[in-house]
Amino acid sequence: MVVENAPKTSASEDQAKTEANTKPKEDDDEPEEGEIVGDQDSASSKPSKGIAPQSHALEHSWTFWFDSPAAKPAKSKQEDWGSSIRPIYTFTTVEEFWSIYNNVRHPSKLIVGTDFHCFKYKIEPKWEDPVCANGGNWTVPYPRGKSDTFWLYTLLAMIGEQFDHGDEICGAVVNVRKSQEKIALWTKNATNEAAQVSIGKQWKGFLDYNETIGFIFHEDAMRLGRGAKNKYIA
Ligand code: MGP
Repeated sequence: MVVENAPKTSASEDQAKTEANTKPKEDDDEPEEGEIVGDQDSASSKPSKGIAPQSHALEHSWTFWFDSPAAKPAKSKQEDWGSSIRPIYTFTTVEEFWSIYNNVRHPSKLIVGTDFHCFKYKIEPKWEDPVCANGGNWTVPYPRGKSDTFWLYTLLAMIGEQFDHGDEICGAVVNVRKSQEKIALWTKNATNEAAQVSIGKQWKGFLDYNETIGFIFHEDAMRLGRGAKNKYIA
């Protein structure tokens, strides 16, 4: 299914039925990082009479996850890593995707240190997740404040099943850092070179990205940290 750029929508009633993990809105008006903002009432209101509710199921359900620098453990050891990542919302339809996407902050508006993930339902955005454990990731760096459009294109390509080897994909994450925003596309079977290279090349095409990108095995990242080398390039 091709998911196209859509105008802002209000959520369908189905939204309430998904496994939402939305943080309850607190009393103060200032939204927390990662909190869904916007008119919550209109999101749950019934569609007006005479207009048939439209709902287009995605091939997979997907979950947005969020890790705020404020919540990360102070001196993060590898064992502690990920203890503050929390699921924000699971979506199953195109309409739910847009209602969430249109109400969350995009990478340029997130504070430095934030990690924002979109992964297939039930896959945790961690090397340790059994589905990710033998996988790896491609990474595309952008200067700070410049990745919003490419984050959206990545999400649309994933949830719209635009990759020939879409079954290989676990999800994507944008890491907001001081000097850059990195988008990484995580896959399942790192040793399947043909599938990984196909994904890397297609992704570059969707992003219209012309520089060389590298693929790192999670196993190498876990063992060697920043010393992990690219196993494939695209
Ligand atoms: P990072 O945040 O993905 O990289 O990983 P970055 O942005 O270069 O580094 P930062 O210090 O600016 O945040 C940073 C470190 O987090 C890694 O070297 C690991 O120690 C740890 N880490 C990252 N990931 C994705 C994982 C993971 O999935 N599992 C575990 N255990 N540690 C991880």
